[in-house]
Amino acid sequence: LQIETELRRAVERDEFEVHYQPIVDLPTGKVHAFEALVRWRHPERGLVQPDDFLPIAEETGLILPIGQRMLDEVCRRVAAWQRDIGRPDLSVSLNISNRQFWHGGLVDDVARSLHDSGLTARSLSLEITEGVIMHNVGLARKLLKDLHGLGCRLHIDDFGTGYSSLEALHRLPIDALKIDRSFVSGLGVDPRSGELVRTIVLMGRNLGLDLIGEGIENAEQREHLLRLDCTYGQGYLLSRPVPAEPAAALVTRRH
Ligand code: G
Ligand code: G
Ligand code: MN
Ligand code: NA
Repeated sequence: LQIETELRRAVERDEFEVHYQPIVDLPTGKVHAFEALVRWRHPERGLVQPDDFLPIAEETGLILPIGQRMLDEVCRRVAAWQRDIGRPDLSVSLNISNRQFWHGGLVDDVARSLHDSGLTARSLSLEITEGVIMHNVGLARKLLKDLHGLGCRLHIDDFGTGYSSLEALHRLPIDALKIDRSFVSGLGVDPRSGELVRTIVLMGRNLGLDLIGEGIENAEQREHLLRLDCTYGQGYLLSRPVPAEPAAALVTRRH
């Protein structure tokens, strides 16, 4: 209850900030996009990671105002980067929790943030897990179609850890699969991980999807993903999640 009270106060005082982790074009090493990740700047405890407060935010519904704040800031920030850095193609991914996806206002919230910030919809990707979608595939399909109708891109997060059927995936307006880091971490160690990643890439390609390997922590994993024709990657090897200013510097840096 203590943390719930503190979290409520944090929403009122706006103690949240956004960190950005680059999603890199693996063949060139250039920053393709960012994943936005929420952090809580606690007045005494310092920077609190999402795993320590998002479950309570989700349970209490406080994820809704937190998510709204993330959405607004991320859209404004990336619209500014597109202008200032001269990279109109730069895009950003935002994680959408179960409660955010199903609360009934997501499409309107996204439309409003895009409108207010001037960010083009195709520059905003929404990351949703299989589990959230499979809750009710029929209804999810309608929601995803509405979001896609706005022009947003839709990414399946942690792909491979859930239970979505190929048939269901095929009928959803999905743009990319994020290959879960549990598979990437096995590359070069466990032959089965390689086979799994190969299969996911082939399947994604056949469905016309982009592929993003998550959790790349060493050069061997990056080389493996490149060999398996996974175009995009993300992970500590490339960069940890960082605040907005250093994130912008990663885009302008020469490679
Ligand atoms: O940043 P980190 O790797 O610690 O994130 C931990 C978890 O929190 C991940 O599952 C991530 O998807 C989730 N997460 C991070 N930021 C956000 C956010 O802004 N909204 C939602 N819904 N989840 C987030
Ligand atoms: O569930 P989701 O995929 O959104 O979670 C993203 C989380 O993964 C973030 O909390 C981020 O900090 C973390 N992350 C990003 N890169 C790496 C990595 O290379 N290794 C590990 N272990 N975690 C990572
Ligand atoms: Mn994610
Ligand atoms: Na993920």
